Amino acid sequence: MWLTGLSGAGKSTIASALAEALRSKGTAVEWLDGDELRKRLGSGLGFSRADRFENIARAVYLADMLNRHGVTVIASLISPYREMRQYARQTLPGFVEVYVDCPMEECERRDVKGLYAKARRGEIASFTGISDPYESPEFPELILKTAELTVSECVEALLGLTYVPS
Ligand code: GGZ
Ligand code: DAT
Repeated sequence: MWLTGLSGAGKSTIASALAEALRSKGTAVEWLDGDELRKRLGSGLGFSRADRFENIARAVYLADMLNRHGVTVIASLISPYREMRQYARQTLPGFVEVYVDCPMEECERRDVKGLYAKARRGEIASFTGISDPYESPEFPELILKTAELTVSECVEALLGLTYVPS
């Protein structure tokens, strides 16, 4: 399950709640979060197009390995370019693209980590949505409009897509 969207759109919140819901049903699940992956395995990576591609390639590699051992993977990364999501789709059997869709204005209003304010002040370069592109998905399997839905409603919609062994 590949969650893509702007910073602050709700990817981590939804991924965490979904992982918990799946675990409680007995599913083996791992959550790969962009921010966390960058801290652990993102040595040397910034936010250029090439570095973002490398970041996604590392996440796909890990997801593939986990998948092959029967683990359901929830990945939450901005993954702003269509080409990188296409790469993930082609590489990962059963890939499901979920567009965590939230207007920029609402993400900026939430400003969970104060990054939008910093980007507006010019303290962060190449910030997605402000000074770097976000290419919204054209044919995602699911769109979650997080300014209109609750977290629970988003999780319910995702569970409807997910195969849960009984
Ligand atoms: C976008 C940035 C940037 C820039 C730091 N642009 O909301 P967050 O804080 O917790 O998640 C964002 C995270 C982006 O990492 P990803 O691995 O998801 O990005 S990508 O898929 O594009 O490789 C944000 C924070 O890092 N952050 N600087 N310039 N987000
Ligand atoms: P991201 O991981 O996309 O950067 P986040 O999960 O860290 O975003 O922050 C999203 C914020 O939005 C968080 O404070 C919870 C809030 N929020 C409100 N409605 C939501 C919804 N339906 N789904 C997810 N988050 C929502």
